[in-house]
Amino acid sequence: MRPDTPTAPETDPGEAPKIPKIMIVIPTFNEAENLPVVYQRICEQNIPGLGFIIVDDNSPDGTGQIADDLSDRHEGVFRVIHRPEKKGLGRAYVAGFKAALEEGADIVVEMDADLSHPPKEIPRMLQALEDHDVVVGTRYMAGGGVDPSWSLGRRLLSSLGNAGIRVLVGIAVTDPTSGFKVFRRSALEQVGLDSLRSNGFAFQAEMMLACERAGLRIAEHPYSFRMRAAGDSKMSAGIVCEAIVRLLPLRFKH
Ligand SMILES: Nc1nc2c(ncn2[C@@H]2O[C@H](COP(=O)(O)OP(=O)(O)OP(=O)(O)O)[C@@H](O)[C@H]2O)c(=O)[nH]1
Ligand SMILES: [Mg+2]
Repeated sequence: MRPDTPTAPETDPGEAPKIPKIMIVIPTFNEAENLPVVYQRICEQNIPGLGFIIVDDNSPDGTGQIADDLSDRHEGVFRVIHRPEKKGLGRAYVAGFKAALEEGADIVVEMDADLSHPPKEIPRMLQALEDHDVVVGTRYMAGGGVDPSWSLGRRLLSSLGNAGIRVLVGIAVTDPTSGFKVFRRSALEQVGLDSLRSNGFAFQAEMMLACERAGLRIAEHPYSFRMRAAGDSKMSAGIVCEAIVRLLPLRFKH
């Protein structure tokens, strides 16, 4: 990202432009194998001004300890939030976003720990943020895609599910359940984080709707979704039910 980006904090004339502070927010539950790898891959992008917020829900596989070890080894780069029990992805993101704002982030990147969201896309998403408030990584536009190993059934379920959510909830972006996004600080301040109630993948759609209703300038950036590199998915029937119960009423709520 160019240091003279419009997202950079204001500087006095003659003073070198400040590099925007970019916080990557990653929720983790049992991501011991993935967390060090995703950290490494993000660092390989050589993005200046990076910090990390890890929100771990007392993962039984020791992810929280791994996050603490990374934090000790890279002083000043990590903030690890330890929560005593698994409270869901939505609550973890809200806690992580608030912490990023507290840390003075100018830009916040939302992504999963499981390498489904390719770190190599972050620099281009940051570039797109120069004239937008939010950039959403999307699987369902030219240049994007899903994992080649996905069966036809899973592809259909995912694309029809997303199309259904767009129509029923009234969301314009092509991938409303995408968990790969970049926000300006002002965007997170405007959406009203405390108003977001969903917890599973419904959280992504609720957040998207809040961004659209706040009139934010939203860009979509295509990316190829990959199956999680290691570990187990947290997807469950309860999360799907929650999406139906939470998302449908949102259409009528203002
Ligand atoms: N802190 C916290 N993180 C969570 C929780 N549930 C999921 N996560 C994290 O949120 C991210 C997304 O979860 P996944 O299990 O990958 O869910 P998914 O991407 O919808 O499902 P898959 O495509 O099957 O991987 C991962 O980094 C998880 O570790 C939770 O209850 N608490
Ligand atoms: Mg995943």
